[in-house]
Amino acid sequence: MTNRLSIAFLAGATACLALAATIHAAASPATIDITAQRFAFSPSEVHLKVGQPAVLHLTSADVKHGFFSRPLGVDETIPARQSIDVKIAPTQPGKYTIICDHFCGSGHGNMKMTVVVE
Ligand SMILES: [Cu+2]
Repeated sequence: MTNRLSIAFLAGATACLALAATIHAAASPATIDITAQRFAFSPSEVHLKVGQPAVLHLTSADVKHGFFSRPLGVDETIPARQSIDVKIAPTQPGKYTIICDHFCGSGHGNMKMTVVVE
């Protein structure tokens, strides 16, 4: 009898832990790693959901880069060989272009990536 009770208790406790883990995952925004390197962002396209906050973890592998999109309200500088976190919570679906707006060399004009909000 005692054994059966403790097994039932353990099963209940495990279920509670699983639920707590799910709630925690839903509360913390997803982090997306993006690397900037002359003259591209990698990945070149990311997908976000409307109204769902995300953290963009931006890393420069070489020199200082920009990370700019007026319609997304993003205007950041990624220092040389450093990382920054940018919180973003897009409100409108669409396809947004992010450009590097710090001159970083001869291919700078084509350094861009796409954020798809759906
Ligand atoms: Cu650039």
